[in-house]
This record gives sequence, structure tokens and C-alpha cells, in this order.
Amino acid sequence: MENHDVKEDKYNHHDNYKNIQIKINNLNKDENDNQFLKKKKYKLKFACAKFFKTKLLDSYEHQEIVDSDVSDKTELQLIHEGIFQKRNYFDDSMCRKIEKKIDGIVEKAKRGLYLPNTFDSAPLRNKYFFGEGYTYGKHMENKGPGQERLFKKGEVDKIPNWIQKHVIKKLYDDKVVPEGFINSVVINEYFPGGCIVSHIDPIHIFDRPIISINFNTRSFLSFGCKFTFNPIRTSEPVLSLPMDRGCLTMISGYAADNITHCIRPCDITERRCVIILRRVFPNAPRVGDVTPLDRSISRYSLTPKTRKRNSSGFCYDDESVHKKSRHSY
Ligand SMILES: O=C(O)CCC(=O)C(=O)O
Repeated sequence: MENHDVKEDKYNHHDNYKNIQIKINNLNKDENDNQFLKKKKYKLKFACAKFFKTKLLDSYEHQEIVDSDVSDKTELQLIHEGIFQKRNYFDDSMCRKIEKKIDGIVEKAKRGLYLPNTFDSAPLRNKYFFGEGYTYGKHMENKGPGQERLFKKGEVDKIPNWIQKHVIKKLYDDKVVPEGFINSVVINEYFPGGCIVSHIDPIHIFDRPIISINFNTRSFLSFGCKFTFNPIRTSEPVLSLPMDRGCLTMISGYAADNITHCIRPCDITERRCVIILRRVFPNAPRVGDVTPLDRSISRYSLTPKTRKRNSSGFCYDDESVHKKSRHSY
């Protein structure tokens, strides 16, 4: 059994998130989830996002810290404040090298050389988990936000050395995140028409920021989209964020926690890969664990009504999506 003492968490954002989560749970008890409440919830998280920007991003381009009252801001402004991008984080020559390495991973998976939980396939999209992997979408025993669980330790392959050396080390050297922050890497491989449905990366599993680096071709990360299925359709996003080849994208604050993100099928016109780099909390629940978190997580879950109708396109826990469609997040 894992030690679930949060004090072990040297990055210490978790304490902040836990307190914030308790306040948000209380707000979630109010069924009338409206724009006012949404902003109030965001206000609680604003301090964390601000911490990341002042502490870690001093040397980076664009994204100022805006201190004006959150309630004066449009949703689009709130999303933008939680996004940080660095174009050409990898130049053409490095992109080519990394893309070749990703092809090597694809080949290795085809030859069955990874642990079973390292590789996951959905129509027009493959996922390769390293360091940590987790149950999501169709794989979850109990569906819904807060029910995701990390696989038991050792059930996915280690982070490949080339990712440590060429990607993670660069993030530390460039002070994008503090040394030792990243312990989970996922490579997504999309084929034309492939997608990832609207979701929020589980807040009880993944610390923020969430970093991704885009490869092979330009694509778009869409925020606040609603999906409908058979045939698959998406609503207009609140924001469609371009991601060029070699571009680093980082989300935190409102962009990560208060609005869903997705990759729309119409934005994948050729094979595209992305490396997602995240930090899993040391006390995140694992398959087989019974932890005190289970209780607080179920309180954090949105009500069934809100889940289907959330204004930010939160179709993630819609049972019909999982049953009728073969597209998962
Ligand atoms: O493909 C991307 O850029 C985003 C993927 C994503 O949101 C995820 O895998 O959770």
C-alpha cells in the first residue's frame, strides 16, 4: 500500500489544491451552477495559477499576470490566462529526431514489447503511457470524474531515456517546471479524423501545469466543445488554440480546471503525435487502493444533471457517449 501522506509532496501544490477542492465541493452542493458560481470557483484557483506564472515563467514570452477582479473577466480571458505557449520549442531538426524516436515506440508496441498497460488503442488514436498510466473512459470500472485510478506501480514501462534526455531535461534546464516535477509521459498518436473527446485531466491525479509538445503537423487544442455522436459532431469551441509542430503548450488555472479541452476530428487531417508531460501526485489513488481520497473525490464529482449539461461542454461522464460511441478521451 502506498504512503498517502501529502506532506511527502515536496512541490506542495497539493495542499493548496486540497483546500481549494474542499471549498469547491461546498460550492458544488449548490445545484444552480451558473456563471457567477463558475467564476467564484475559479477565483479560488487563481492564486495557484498566479504562483506558476510568477515563480516559473519569469523568463518566458507573453502571458502577463492580470490582477483585476476575476468577476470582470470574460471566459475567454480566463482561459487565455491559463495558457502558455512557446513556439518552436523544438526546431525542425529536433522535431525530426523526436518523431523518429516516436516511430520507434510505435514499432516496439506493434511487436508487443511493452507491458500491457503501456499501450492503449482507440479508433484512429493510440496512446503510449510511460512512468505512470491510469484507467480512463471505457477502462473505468466506475465511470465519472474522480473515478480514474493510476495503475499499480510497475504496470507501465519506464519513461524512455531519450525522453528524459532530450525533452524532460530541457524543460528543467529552461525552468519551465522544477527539477523532478515530471513523472508521467503519454504519447498520443492520431490518424486523420481521430480525436480526444472533451475532458478535464483528472484533478486528483495530475498536478498542474499540464505540458504538451506537438509533433508531425499543426493541430488545434479546442476548449469548451460539446461532442455528439453517430455521426460524430462537435460544437464551435470557446477557443481553438493553434499548436504548430515543435510548439510547447502548457495549461493551468481556468484553462486546465474549469473548462474542458479536446482535439476535434476535423483538426486531425494527417498523422499527428503529441508528447504530454505531467506530474502525478504522490498520493493519487491507484487501482486496488482504498483511500480516504475516495470519499472526498466522490463529493467532488458533479451531479449527473450538471455532467451532461455543463456549459463548458463537459460530456466526459455522459454514459451514452461511452456506450454508443467508440471514441474515448
Ligand atoms: O492531443 C493533445 O494535444 C491533447 C491530448 C489530451 O488532452 C489528453 O491526452 O488528455
